[in-house]
Amino acid sequence: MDYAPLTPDTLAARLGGLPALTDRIGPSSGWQVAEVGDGNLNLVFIVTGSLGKIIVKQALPYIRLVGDSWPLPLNRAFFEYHALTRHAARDPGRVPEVYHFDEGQALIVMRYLSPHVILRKSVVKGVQHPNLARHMGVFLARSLFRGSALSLSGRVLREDMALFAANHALADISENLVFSDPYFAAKLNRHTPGLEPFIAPLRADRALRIAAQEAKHAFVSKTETLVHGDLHSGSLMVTAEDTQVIDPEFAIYGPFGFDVGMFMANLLLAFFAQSGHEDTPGGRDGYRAYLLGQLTQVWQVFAGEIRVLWQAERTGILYERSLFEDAGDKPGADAALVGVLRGIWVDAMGFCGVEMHRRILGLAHVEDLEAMADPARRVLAEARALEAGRIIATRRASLSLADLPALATDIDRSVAR
Ligand code: ADP
Ligand code: SR1
Ligand code: MG
Repeated sequence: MDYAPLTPDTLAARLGGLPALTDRIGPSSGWQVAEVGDGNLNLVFIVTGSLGKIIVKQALPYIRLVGDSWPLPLNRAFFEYHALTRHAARDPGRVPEVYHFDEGQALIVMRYLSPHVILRKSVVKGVQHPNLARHMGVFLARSLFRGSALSLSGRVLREDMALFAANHALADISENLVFSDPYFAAKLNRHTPGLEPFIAPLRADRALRIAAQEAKHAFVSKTETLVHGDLHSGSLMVTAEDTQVIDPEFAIYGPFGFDVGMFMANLLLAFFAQSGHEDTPGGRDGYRAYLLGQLTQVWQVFAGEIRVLWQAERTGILYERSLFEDAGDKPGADAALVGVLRGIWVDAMGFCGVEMHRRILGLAHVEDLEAMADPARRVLAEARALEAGRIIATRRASLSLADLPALATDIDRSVAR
């Protein structure tokens, strides 16, 4: 059958013969189907049977958020499937299990995550997830290290780069929406009314426009490893104990720092949005401290796990042991690692700054800020986040991890009060 989008009414008839579903949730005669997609791009169905629930995710031939005026290739489901299977192998247990993939129908059948909720919803409510930074630091290190030339042979790496190079339509979205559109009056941009006095000086800042293009340059040319490509708080599902990484359809070979910076940016956006979610001024100070603690911890865990992998799994084509440890120069390997981590950090800060900007000035915003009921408070929160992003991106070469919490706190207390 040619590709056709599923509907709650057609899903059972079309997928009811698949053992991948019936073995897990029971016969299709008893299925109930609900479409629950709240992302920007795809259809997501929860299918409930007599034995349980399952997720069916299907790509549409256009961007759901915008409509059929913006066509998008169906093959993004192919890249999501391949990224999910690589993530499952590289950091077992951190992504939903895939039960079935149909390339022609651009659909993936996967584990229904429950009682997980989308991290962004949880952050708006002020719920703490003490394992978040630890899980994400390890996931980032393992997925990025094990997908890179530090781990893989040249042949495996280049064949995989060739496969994911075809995901250029999704890369194109990021190249425009993340790195360029926020810095001029692009057609699909939108912003909170009242924010104009803060936007004009931001766009006039030449150093910032150069920093954003340097970040884009890194994104386009540093094909270092397989990145998730869209690692914001809407791509994580959490419980009190667990963290699951979903939705890697933007996967492409890119810089180590991309996923790291994007995740950190989303913690900072959540931080600056807290004034919109507290009953009394300062009522969310404990939650602010938690978010900044997670921000620091994710990098520390990431760097620590990279160190472990550097010692134990450096089997790829870069920094060969024959040049260092095997030649009696362990300190040389240690020094090389310091340089590698430093490069990732500087890149990550560039990506962090632009991600903060595009979620306020571009097409795709975040609920953390959108859900702020008081428009005046929202403008202030967004102005602060814009300023923090500007400093992070333009001063990325001199900023240290220890600087970030103080920077965020100072700006949160000072800008435009
Ligand atoms: P999109 O690609 O359109 O952004 P997502 O993969 O982010 O779609 O999924 C949209 C929504 O569907 C998520 O916000 C979440 O609520 C739900 N969802 C997606 N995958 C799962 C899953 N494996 N288990 C439970 N819910 C899921
Ligand atoms: C047009 S797609 C907008 C955004 O949604 C996705 O989740 C990515 O973040 C993309 O930039
Ligand atoms: Mg999504």
